Amino acid sequence: MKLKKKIALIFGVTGQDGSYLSKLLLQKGYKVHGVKRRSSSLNTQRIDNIYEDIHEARNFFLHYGDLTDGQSINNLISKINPSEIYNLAAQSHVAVSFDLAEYTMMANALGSLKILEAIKNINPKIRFYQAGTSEMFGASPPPQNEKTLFYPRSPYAVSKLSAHWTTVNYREAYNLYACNGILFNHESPVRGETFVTQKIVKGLVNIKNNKQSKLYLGNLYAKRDWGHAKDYVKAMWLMLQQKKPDDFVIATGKQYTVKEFVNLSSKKLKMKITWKGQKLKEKAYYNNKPIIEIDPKYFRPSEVDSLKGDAKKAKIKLKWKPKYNIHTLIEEMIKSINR
Ligand code: NDP
Ligand code: GDR
Repeated sequence: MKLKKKIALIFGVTGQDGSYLSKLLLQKGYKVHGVKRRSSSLNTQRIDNIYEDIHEARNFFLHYGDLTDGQSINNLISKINPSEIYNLAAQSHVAVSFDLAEYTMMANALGSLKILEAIKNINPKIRFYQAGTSEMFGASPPPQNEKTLFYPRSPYAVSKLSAHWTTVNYREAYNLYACNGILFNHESPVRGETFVTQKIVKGLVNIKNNKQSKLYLGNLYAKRDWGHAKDYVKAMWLMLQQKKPDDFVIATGKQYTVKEFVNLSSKKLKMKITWKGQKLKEKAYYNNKPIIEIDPKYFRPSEVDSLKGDAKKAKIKLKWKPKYNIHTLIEEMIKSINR
C-alpha cells in the first residue's frame, strides 16, 4: 500500500505528551489523527485548545479506540493509513501498576504488540514510535544510556520492557521502521496531578493561597532527571525522521531528589520552608506550621532510587538539545497555575 506523507496517528493523544506532540506535528503541517478512550467524564481538556486555531482544527481528527481492543487498532490503521504512528498510550502510573498489574501489562505490553502486528500486516512502511521509559533501567546505577542493563522494578517497568523488546524484535524480524524512545521523566503545566512534580507545585501554591493546609508525600530521597515534555516530544518526531530506525535515551543529564524539587519550588514561590525530623517524622514547616508530611501509603513496594540519563547519542545523531532546565520548567508550571 502507498503511503501519503505527513499523516500521524497518535495513541494516547489525550495525555500530557499526546497534547504537546499533536501541536508540534500540526505546526509541521501534518494531518493528526488521535485515539481517545471512551470515558464517563471529559478527557480531552489537554487538546481542546487545538480547536481555537482554525488551521490546526481542520487537520486534527479524533477517533475512539483502546489499546486493549485489537480490532479497533486494526480498523483505525487500515482506515487512516498513517505515515507515522506514535504509541504514547499507557497505564503510565508506576505506583498504580502495583495494584493494576494485569491491566498494566495488557495495555502497555500487549497494546504495543497489537499495533506492531497491525503495521506488519496492513502496511509495513508505516514508521512507529514506542514510548519507552527510564523506569526500565530501574535498579541499574546512573548514568544510564542505551547500553545500560535493564532492571525493571515495577509491573509498569516490566510491561514497558516487553514493549521495548517487541519493538526491537519487529524491527529485526520484519524490517519495520520502529524506534524506542527511552525517555526520562518529563513534566509540564499539563502533567497529571498525581505525579510528584505537579502534586508538589499545585500543593505549595494552594498552601500559599490558604486553599490547602498540608501536602502528603512518600519517598523524599528518590532521585530523578526531570525535563520538559515540549522538548521531549521533539525528540520523538526526530527519531522517525532518520535514515534508519534506532533507540535513543532522552534526558537532561541532571538529577535532583524529590526533596530538592520541593525546595526549588518553594523558593520560586518565595515560601521560606524549614525541614525538621527524620524518616517518617520528617516534616517541612512554613510560618511555623507543618505543611509537608510523609504518608507511607505513597511508598512503593520496590522503588527506583536514582535516575540520571546520558543522552549523548541523541545529541549527536538527532541533534537534539533541550531548551528547558529544571528552573524554567518549575517557573512555567507555577505560572500556569497562578494565571
Ligand atoms: P499520560 O498518563 O499523561 O497519558 C497516557 C495516555 O494514554 C492518555 O491519553 C490515556 O488516556 C491513554 N491511555 C491509557 N490507557 C489506554 C488504553 N488502554 N487505550 C488507549 N489509550 C490509553 O502519560 P504521558 O503523556 O506522561 O506519557 C506518554 C507515554 O510516555 C506513556 O506511555 C508513558 O508511559 C510514557 N513515558 C512517560 C514519561 C513521562 O515522564 N511523562 C517518561 C517515559 C515514558 P486517558 O486520557 O483517557 O487516560
Ligand atoms: P515516576 O514519577 O514514578 O518516576 O514515573 P512520579 O512522579 O510518580 O514519582 C517520582 C518519584 O517521586 C516519589 N514520590 C512520589 N510520587 C508520587 N507520584 N506521589 C507522591 O506523593 C510521591 N512522593 C514521593 C516516587 O516514589 C518516585 O520515586 C514517571 C511516569 O511518568 C512514568 O510513566 C514514566 O515512565 C517515568 O516517570 C519516567
